[in-house]
Amino acid sequence: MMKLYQFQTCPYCAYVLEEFSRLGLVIGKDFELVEASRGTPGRQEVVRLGGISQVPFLVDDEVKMYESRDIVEYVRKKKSA
Ligand SMILES: N[C@@H](CCC(=O)N[C@@H](CS)C(=O)NCC(=O)O)C(=O)O
Repeated sequence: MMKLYQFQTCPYCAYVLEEFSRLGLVIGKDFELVEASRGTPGRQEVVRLGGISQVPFLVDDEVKMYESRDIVEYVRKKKSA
């Protein structure tokens, strides 16, 4: 399942979540939310997997992606494929 690393007060994360919802994606069914505010194990995982301490961060098997707009575009394309 896709994992979206995020934290609640991050506006870029909120944008991604809003777009995911618009696309009909359901938490726990289509993707998993991982808490990744600073100092959390989730944030450590972001750095380990992607090399940068930034969210939102998406992991979909081999695909690892930062940048809210890129994430939304990737998932939109994946959904319509
Ligand atoms: N251009 C990026 C900006 C992402 C961004 O600025 N994220 C902030 C949180 S809202 C961040 O990770 N800052 C570093 C930090 O929280 O340590 C995007 O659109 O995803």
